[in-house]
Amino acid sequence: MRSELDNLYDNIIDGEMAQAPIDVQTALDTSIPAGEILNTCMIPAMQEVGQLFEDGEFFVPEMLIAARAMQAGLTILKPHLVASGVDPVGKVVIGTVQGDMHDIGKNLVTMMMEGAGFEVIDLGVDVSPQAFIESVNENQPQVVAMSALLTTTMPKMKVTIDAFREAGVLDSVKVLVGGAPVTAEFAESIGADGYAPDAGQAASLAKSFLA
Ligand code: B1M
Repeated sequence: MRSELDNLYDNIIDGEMAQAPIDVQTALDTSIPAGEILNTCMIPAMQEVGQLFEDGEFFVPEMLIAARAMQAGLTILKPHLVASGVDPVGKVVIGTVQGDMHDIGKNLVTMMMEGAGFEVIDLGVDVSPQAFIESVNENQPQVVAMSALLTTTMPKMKVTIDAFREAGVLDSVKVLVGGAPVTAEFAESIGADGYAPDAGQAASLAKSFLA
């Protein structure tokens, strides 16, 4: 990571919600590309937060305020990550699965999908299988995207896919899954149509489903 991004890195970890957006703007003003700011600084800062939590140096409140600083920084980055003025190429229903409150990765996937020209219906976090089904029936998307950050909530992806099958909507959508603990093997084992390791690849994969 370039030294110009040191302050942003530290301020995300320290949960400095007012300062993080200023640091992002400063980095953009010095012509550091948005993708580089995100991938070399902001995402690694959240990984460090996770490490500090694992090491017992951070607790849930510290994780929470770091997440808020991250989200505040992302609002500045968003227009630079997302191309605008593109006609919708298709619809995606997205959500973090039931029992899971993590939404930063999902929000990034939403941004990149919007940047790829999708209309994205974001159901938020803790989304039940029934809520996904209702949204599919209402919005008729081509793609359903599910995020999970906890090993304990990953199985909800299978529960949701099984519920889609029972409700007769599985054949009408492609199901895309992702999130830190999710793997391609897991995705295949639960009958998902695809897995992406990051937000950019999630958007590319969703586009490939339309072809
Ligand atoms: Co939580 N948390 N957390 N947490 N948290 C993790 C996930 C953890 C790994 C930390 C750790 O121990 N190292 C750990 C999970 C361990 C496990 O399951 N094995 C953990 C835990 C244990 C918990 C609690 C249980 C803690 C507790 O209460 N004791 C609790 C659970 C609450 C719940 O959900 N029911 C909890 C709570 C929280 C906060 C609410 C405080 C906060 C979330 C706030 C928020 O999201 N608004 C939080 C945070 C911030 C984290 C860490 C530190 C950071 C997550 C993050 O935003 N990363 C996280 C540690 C870590 O990830 N290393 C941790 C940045 C983000 C950009 O990455 O979401 O992975 P990520 O997204 C990536 C890819 O995964 C991918 O794209 C993104 C990159 O482009 N991706 C997709 C994501 N979704 C995708 C979907 C796709 C495709 C790609 O297709 C659909």
